[in-house]
Amino acid sequence: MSIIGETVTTKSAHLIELEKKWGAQNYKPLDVVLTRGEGVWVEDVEGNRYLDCLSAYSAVSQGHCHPRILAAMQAQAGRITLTSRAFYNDQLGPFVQELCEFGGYEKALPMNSGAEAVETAIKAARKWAYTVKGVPDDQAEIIVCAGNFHGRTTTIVGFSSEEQYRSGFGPFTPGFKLIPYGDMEALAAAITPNTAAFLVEPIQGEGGVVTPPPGFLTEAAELCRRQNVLFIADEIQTGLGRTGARFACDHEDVRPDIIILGKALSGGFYPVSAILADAEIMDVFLPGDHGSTFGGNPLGAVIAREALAVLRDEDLIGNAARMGEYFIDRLSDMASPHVHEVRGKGLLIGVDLLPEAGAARDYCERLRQLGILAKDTHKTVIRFAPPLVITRPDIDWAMERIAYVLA
Ligand code: IF1
Repeated sequence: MSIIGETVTTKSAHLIELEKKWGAQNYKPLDVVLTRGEGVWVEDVEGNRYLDCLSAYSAVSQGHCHPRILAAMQAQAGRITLTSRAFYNDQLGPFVQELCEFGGYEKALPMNSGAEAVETAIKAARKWAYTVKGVPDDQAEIIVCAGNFHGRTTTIVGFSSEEQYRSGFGPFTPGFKLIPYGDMEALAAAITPNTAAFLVEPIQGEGGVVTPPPGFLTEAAELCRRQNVLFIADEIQTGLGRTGARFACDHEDVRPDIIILGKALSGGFYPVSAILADAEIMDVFLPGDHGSTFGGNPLGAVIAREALAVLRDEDLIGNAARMGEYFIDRLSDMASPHVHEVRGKGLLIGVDLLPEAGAARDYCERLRQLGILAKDTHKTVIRFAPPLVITRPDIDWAMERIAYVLA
């Protein structure tokens, strides 16, 4: 087992210095400078190879630089990349049709980043509350969960429970209520006649790969239906096969009123996000109500169409279920004195360390030296979320090194 020494040699150091000198310091990356990626493998400027267990936070589910998506992108990039929505283009219609058929919804609204799609869902829920449910103007309430992560806009961080995401960015948008994640009584108590929606991640990624109590999603969706409250699932990270199902909600046969997608919708090639809903909700948007310069552009549409086709043709949902079970079983069998709990579903996995085990970031640093890139979250959790194309031999290769670090 080779140990990758300090990668911070002249080439890496120079590139890190450039970023530190000229770039805003809004991240603290591990000291690895990546230059190539293929499948589950990435390479740094020193030529060291790593197994990517972050997948850019589940955006590269189809594997780095998937050849089919690359070819589709290259072909379209030479035809037309952006028309604005002032005109039609020949890729958006087929894209929204295929996305709706994949998701089982009547309508799709395409955006770019995940946060923009979350903002779109918030606007849809509010306008639906005023024009369909009859909530008095500007009184709409949306219930969210503590430990949520839905993006970084000021409206979204305004309802975050994470102090660092909020500090220094107020004042915030009113109309949001926080309840404990997975707490049915708190949800029932928080609903008022002015409640427009309940916005929830089926599994909280950033919250530390936290799964709700079994049946919570079903009960919550049922309660929302009874109370005429929209059930909105943020599947930007958990969707598109990540948890071993089409959507994480599929594990409980829950069909959200609005589902929010992003990240792997483009296989990591381009920002493409969207919300899916039936006409009764989506038709609240009238021409001119909402949009964005790049939303629904033909290049993103082609990329997303191919990313969905790869997901289907390579049965990445099935592979994520099988490889996720294997990954979680191998981790669970590892009798490590530092591990409190192994959590997750499919290939969205969190190893929660005991408080006395030290910071998860230190384990990620040691894993990096052994050729595995993983990200810590919430200080004690090591997140493993490799591309869904991962194979059993890849996992065996990783397990040897993970066992060494966790021993
Ligand atoms: C960062 C976290 C993950 C998301 C869910 C919406 C968005 C995200 C469930 C917004 C984005 C990214 C953002 C990135 C780190 C990463 C992240 F740690 F921040 F929380 F994945 F867990 N809903 N998550 O996970 O999508 O606007 O970024 O396209 O901001 O540091 P976006």
